[in-house]
Amino acid sequence: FMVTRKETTPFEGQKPGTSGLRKKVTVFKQPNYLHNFVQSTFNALAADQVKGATIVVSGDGRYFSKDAIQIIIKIAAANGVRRIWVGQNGLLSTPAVSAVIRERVGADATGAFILTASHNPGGPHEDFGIKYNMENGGPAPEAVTEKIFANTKIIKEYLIAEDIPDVNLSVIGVSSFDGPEGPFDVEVFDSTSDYVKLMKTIFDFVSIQKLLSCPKFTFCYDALHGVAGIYAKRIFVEELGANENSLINCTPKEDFGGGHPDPNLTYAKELVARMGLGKSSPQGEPPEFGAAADGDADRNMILGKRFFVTPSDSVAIIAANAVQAIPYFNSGLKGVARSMPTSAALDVVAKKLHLKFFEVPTGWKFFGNLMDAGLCSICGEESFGTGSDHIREKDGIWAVLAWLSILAFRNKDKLDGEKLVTVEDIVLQHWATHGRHYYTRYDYENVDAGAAKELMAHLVNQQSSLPDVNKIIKEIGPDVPNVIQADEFEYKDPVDGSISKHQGIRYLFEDGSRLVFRLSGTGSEGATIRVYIEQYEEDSMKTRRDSQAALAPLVDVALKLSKMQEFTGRSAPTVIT
Ligand code: VG1
Ligand code: CO
Repeated sequence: FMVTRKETTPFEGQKPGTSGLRKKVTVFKQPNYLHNFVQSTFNALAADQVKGATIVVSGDGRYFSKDAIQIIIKIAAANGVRRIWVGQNGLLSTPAVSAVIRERVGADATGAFILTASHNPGGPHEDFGIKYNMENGGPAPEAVTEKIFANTKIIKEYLIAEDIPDVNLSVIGVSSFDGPEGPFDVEVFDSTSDYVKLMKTIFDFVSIQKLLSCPKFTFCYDALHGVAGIYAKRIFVEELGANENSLINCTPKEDFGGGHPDPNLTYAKELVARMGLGKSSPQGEPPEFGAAADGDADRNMILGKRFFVTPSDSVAIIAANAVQAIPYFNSGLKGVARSMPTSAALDVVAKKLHLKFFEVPTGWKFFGNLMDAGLCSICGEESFGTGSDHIREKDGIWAVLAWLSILAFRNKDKLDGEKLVTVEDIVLQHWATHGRHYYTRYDYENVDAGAAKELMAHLVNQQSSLPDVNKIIKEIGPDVPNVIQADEFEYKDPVDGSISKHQGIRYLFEDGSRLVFRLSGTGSEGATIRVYIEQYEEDSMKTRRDSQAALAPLVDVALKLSKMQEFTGRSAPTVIT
């Protein structure tokens, strides 16, 4: 093939957010838009990460992925990349990409382009996304994403091998091409086998299989038409013997069936109904255990029969039980970490178990450094993300296997008995010993970007006087305790010393309650304001209240303190999780 230099001009706004560049498909389809971003990424990497390198390219299969993969192949070839690995049909979950970089090609693989907009809808008028992951299998750190963004603002040309024909992505095998600098290969490989192999080294599949084959234990998994479906079939059905009809929406679709592939109580409707948590009563007895994933399968929602497990509780419970229940952790945990807005349930576990503990900004890239330095084994975010140092992304299927492992462990001697220990039992027990962190998140989506900025500026301004803040709070809720600290979260990475500022506005109350305000970095239109509300209850007699009722006074304070309705015109959030 020949290498052509194409002139181009910069596009505005190609700044990678919390997890890559996410825009409407119509934006990505503009001539040169994707080309510019890919070339800017290559220009931001060290020469040896491009020339002669092996790069993985795949994603959650959303609309425009197949076109994007062909374009990236041609630009990579022209930039001197030696080899491109593509999952069959262009499919690889985000955690599987991380696993492939780390496990399969080992030292050879220098990184990956992951094509996903995660939990955002897909289709011709919805979202597409792209992010670059590094040789450790984790998202590019801020130093790299900033360099990419800087490059997008000055780009003048990109390189492309236009005469490489489109590669058939549906057939496993290698296509080889001769370029000016030598051979170039595109290898299409099985999307699931490396990931399945890794999961088998972490979990005790035999004990999970026993649990799943127990007639009293019923199971349901909803992939929301995302890429998780192909892993669910392989792992839950083929490896672990679950019944095929326990899987719903497990065939990946380019538009996720028109739905919103976000595993929460609002969007995972079908699963929520089946589990007895919907408005109408389910057909028949709900399953004992249910779970869902987002589009790229890095998120998870864990449900018991008529019971919702808050993600912040989920990571705390996994951490509390991991050493006994999961072989990978048998020799102990190196440490645990959570993102700042995630509830402090994990903190309590860390303290009791004398574990190293870290609080990092939102976004998985911050956990990677801790894991690479051997400081952290398990981490999680309130946004339905949980994972461990087996890879450098959050991992939706892993979280389900972790919960199944805990259930299998707790029920080891009960499979032939009368009653199993349930998801609800495990959570109630956890609250009884550790206290409960009531938690909720309010999202205001697609708010006017200027109004959102003003709201945040108003809060920062207000924070300069704590007495004033407390005066306002007393007027709103006389029973709400005092704020003892109000600031913007700033993080100094303990490994490389890098500092990330403006990572969310915090109000810390004297009873351990917290309010956090952040602007989302994953949306593709307008701004999304997130309000995180948390209250700690240590008294084991008071841990079983309805969380919205328990949090109502604090919610009221949050909305009035921020003048939410005044700034945004919204009287209610778009989504409550
Ligand atoms: C959101 C979540 C954050 C998560 C990120 C990527 O970011 O809040 O916790 O890491 O999505 O998840 P933001 O900036 O919109 O709040 V995924 O599954 O979209 O890669
Ligand atoms: Co995701």
